[in-house]
Amino acid sequence: MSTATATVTAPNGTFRYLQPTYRLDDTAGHARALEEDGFALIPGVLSPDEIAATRAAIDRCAHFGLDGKSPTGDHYKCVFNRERLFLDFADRPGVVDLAYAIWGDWCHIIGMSAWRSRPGHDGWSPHTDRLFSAPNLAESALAAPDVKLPIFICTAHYYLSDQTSELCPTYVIPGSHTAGRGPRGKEETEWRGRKLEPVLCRAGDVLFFRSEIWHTGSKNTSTDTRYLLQVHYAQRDIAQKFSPWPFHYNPEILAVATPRQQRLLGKHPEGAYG
Ligand SMILES: O=C(O)CCC(=O)C(=O)O
Repeated sequence: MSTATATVTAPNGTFRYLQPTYRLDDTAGHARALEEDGFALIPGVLSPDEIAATRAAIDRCAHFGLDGKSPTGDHYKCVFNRERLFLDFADRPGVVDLAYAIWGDWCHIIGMSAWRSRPGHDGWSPHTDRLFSAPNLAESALAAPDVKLPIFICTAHYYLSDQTSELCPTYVIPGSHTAGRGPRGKEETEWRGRKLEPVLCRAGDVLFFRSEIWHTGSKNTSTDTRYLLQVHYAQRDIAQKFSPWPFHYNPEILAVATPRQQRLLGKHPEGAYG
């Protein structure tokens, strides 16, 4: 069940979760939150040791393919193919349960990205990741209580740093997944009277959100580096975005992947189309 808003103590002071939070084992609550708010915030998924190990693994990543590099940030794609530590995020208990609650086993990951954002990094760019609403369907129709758009793509953000207002938190507009469109530019920061709001949380927390939610990264005005891991899940009929093309699965990763992990990587039973 949702804990509504909770007050927690962070190493650098006290802060409140601004959004409802859900226990890791409350899969039904997560699913309901995805319908109503477009996202579910799940505290305390990773232990401090796991956070440290994942940050160290990101520090070991080397750039190749479509990875991004700028003076203030690094972005590594398809990290599941580099280390088993990353692969295991594909079916992290409690989080993968939400993917299965949405799609059954008719799902897979379509990507897994790691980010390192140094002081000065500016990720402000309100957007949706992907919209699937039917063309010409009015916003009022999409927002009607008996209209439930199927969920096609979701992302799990594993925060590996405490997310203060200074350390470029993710911003979201609750409910905006029913807008039927995305923000029209950096300036459109409000929808139906709700403004983009920061998801302030702790290292080890997970934000699981639909691709249609209006969201953005933000500016790192702190002196720390922000670490983030993203796992992108989708209904199995959505193509995997594995790069660089032609994509080669790392044989060392395939050798250690469990049958469930192999399926999440794309090894599905035969079906229509293939
Ligand atoms: O950095 C963030 O919190 C947001 C990232 C994001 O919006 C994206 O990858 O689409």
